[in-house]
Amino acid sequence: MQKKVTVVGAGNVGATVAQRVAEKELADVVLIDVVEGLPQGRALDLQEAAPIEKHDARIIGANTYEASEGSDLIIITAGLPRKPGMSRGDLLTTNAKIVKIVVEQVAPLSPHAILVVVTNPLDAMCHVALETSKFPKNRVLGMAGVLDSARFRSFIAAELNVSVENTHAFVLGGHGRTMVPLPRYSTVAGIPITELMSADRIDALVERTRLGGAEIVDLLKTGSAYYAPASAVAEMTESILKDKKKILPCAAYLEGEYDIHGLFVGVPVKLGKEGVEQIIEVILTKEERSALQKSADSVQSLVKDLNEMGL
Ligand code: TXD
Repeated sequence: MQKKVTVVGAGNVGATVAQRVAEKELADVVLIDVVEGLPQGRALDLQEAAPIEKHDARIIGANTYEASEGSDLIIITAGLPRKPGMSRGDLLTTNAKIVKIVVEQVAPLSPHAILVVVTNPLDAMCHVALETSKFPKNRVLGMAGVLDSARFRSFIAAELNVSVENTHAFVLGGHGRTMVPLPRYSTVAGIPITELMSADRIDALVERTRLGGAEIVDLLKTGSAYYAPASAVAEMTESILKDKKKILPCAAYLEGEYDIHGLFVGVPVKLGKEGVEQIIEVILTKEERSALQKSADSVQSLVKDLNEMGL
């Protein structure tokens, strides 16, 4: 492969991203983790599947960063999931430290790379990555909206008994309960879902989308979602590496767009070889605007906590 992708964190999301990227022949993959043997084992296992899956991507695993040198794209999934008894603040501190250490090591070796953050709390971790890497804002972004809108799309398709391929969904805001799915801009074959479903059913699907992550955690009990998150990362990877310029909802650094200043918030962006090539602004109603502002406020409060901790 001509392109190189480094995935930091060889856990559930990281390993599945490596699989998707390799199987789509988007790039060679370097998988990095602190746990000895884990990235090497998962990389070897994935490599041994290559003859059957018919791809020629090379996948290597490592506990250090040398092999990541010259990556085109770096995906950060390293971090801890929230454990029982752990507050949101504990998770914020722990993962911020991890993301900082990771970016300090990985960014200097690939100074032209694009950084895609996956670790939670997503929007706040994007800030850590931007500040630590000192990369321009177009080359640091976060994955959340593609996943949230895929969840919304899958619920819409099931509700109307139509192909998922006919669906399009629009989700703005931070990742988490305050996300703002926009039914007006969510369509089936170009028809807004507001013309296809009752307001009650739309509200139910919107609520299920908001709680989509928790629904999976409640079922799995020992971890969180990773198949759909990995698919979302792979779609972003493809748009960047193939310079497809897809419009996808991503956490991007806003400087005045949507009246939000100096914050990572989920908005539709044009994704190409330069990373975030354009932020698309759509006209929002008063209610949508205030929901987005509420979502941005919750990101802001996490960033404030980080700043107070000196992270
Ligand atoms: O929509 C989204 N953005 C998300 C976010 C969707 C799904 C998962 N989301 C978050 O991604 C989740 O809350 C976690 O913060 C990350 C990774 O989730 P995953 O399910 O993959 O967690 P795992 O399986 O615990 O894997 C994390 C790995 C694990 O192997 C650790 O050993 C490793 O991260 N880790 C590190 N790797 C490298 N360097 C350091 N310092 C490090 N610390 C931990």
